[in-house]
Amino acid sequence: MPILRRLTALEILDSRGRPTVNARCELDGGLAAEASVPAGASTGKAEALELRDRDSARYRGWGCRKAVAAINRELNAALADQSFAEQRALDQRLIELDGTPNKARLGANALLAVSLAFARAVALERRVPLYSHLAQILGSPLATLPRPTINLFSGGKHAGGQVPIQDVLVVPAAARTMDEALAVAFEVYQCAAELVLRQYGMRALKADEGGLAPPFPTAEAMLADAVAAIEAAGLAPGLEVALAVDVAASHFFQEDHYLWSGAALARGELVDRLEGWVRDYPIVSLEDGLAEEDWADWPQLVARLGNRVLVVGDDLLCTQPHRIQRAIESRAANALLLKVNQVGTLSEAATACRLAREAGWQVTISARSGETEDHWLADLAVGWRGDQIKIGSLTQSERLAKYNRLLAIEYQTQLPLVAWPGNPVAPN
Ligand code: 2PG
Ligand code: MG
Repeated sequence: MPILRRLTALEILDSRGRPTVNARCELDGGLAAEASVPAGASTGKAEALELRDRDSARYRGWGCRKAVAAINRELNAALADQSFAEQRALDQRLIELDGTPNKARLGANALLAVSLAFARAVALERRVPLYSHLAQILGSPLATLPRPTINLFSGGKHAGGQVPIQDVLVVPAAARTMDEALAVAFEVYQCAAELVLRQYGMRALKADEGGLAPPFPTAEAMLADAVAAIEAAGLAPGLEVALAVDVAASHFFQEDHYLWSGAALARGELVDRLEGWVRDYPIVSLEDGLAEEDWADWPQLVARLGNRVLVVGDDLLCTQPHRIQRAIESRAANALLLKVNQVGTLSEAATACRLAREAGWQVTISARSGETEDHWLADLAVGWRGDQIKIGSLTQSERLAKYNRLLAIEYQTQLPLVAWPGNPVAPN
């Protein structure tokens, strides 16, 4: 049974240059592992709380010294020399020690860093790769690699807000291996960068996740440009490469309407617009098509579009099991965007994943817009048999670390890429 000997933590910087938390977990016997946590920009209201120092004189309040101190002092004092038979036992203890419903006292950033570092240390002790250990934690065997959905264009909170929607991603739908999927996405991205130079007269300005962010006049122009880039790459839109859209509608929702490029859009009108997009563009996945508190309208989205696209809940669900349960019961989504830091421990995220699977939903394992060079997300997506993985563009080391880890896992395991459109699994 693993015995935790010591926890230490450090404040490090993420891909936006903002502080985040890195924890180190040492086990009895001397094996030790580290993990770093990411941070979102378009965060959901129901997310577990990321503890920030709020000292405006330092990193404009984004400092994580309090979360780091929580690990170095309180968590280390409470957990050192304790044995934990399994991940769930440690995570349960973390939740109890925090004692709040949303991890506001010690911080989800502190708790998750410890939860992940412990999982990595135990994987080392058991001499298994992290993805295998994570598969054991979830309780289902390894079977496939997730299909990457790769950021092409950004707006909303990930760019200058030039269009209301947040991200347009490419889905290499026909690719049979990870290696092939990334090569296809690279070609489309290069063609998109050339299109941006030609059409908008500007070099590639990159948003938080590496997406191109020219001044699209409308969201429809953004989608049409994505299709043009796929065609310029010599690929068939919808057959070889499809589109996934993160509408991130919570971030332009105001009381009872959506603020769409300066105009008010009634709830039903947004659904009509999304339906038009699914008709006119090769969209296979629509994330946060409606706002996180717009529970009444989500079932309409599923009823009208759910047989043609993934209706993915991100802010809607915040990887919180009780929200997922509500969405299953009310048929408000058919896919989960799983972000471990939205809930704060590995075990709770595993519960979220299991719930979604049992309901027959698809699961997209997602990075955050603020990331580090840590690549545990790739192991998680393989270990938990994600149908998709969303990391960002094929740019910037914090994204590439994870793509490179996926390539290494593909090489080591020779697992097939999950069949499109996802589970049930059939090797290609
Ligand atoms: C999202 C994520 C990742 P953020 O909305 O899906 O793209 O963004 O990390 O800013 O919440
Ligand atoms: Mg999202």
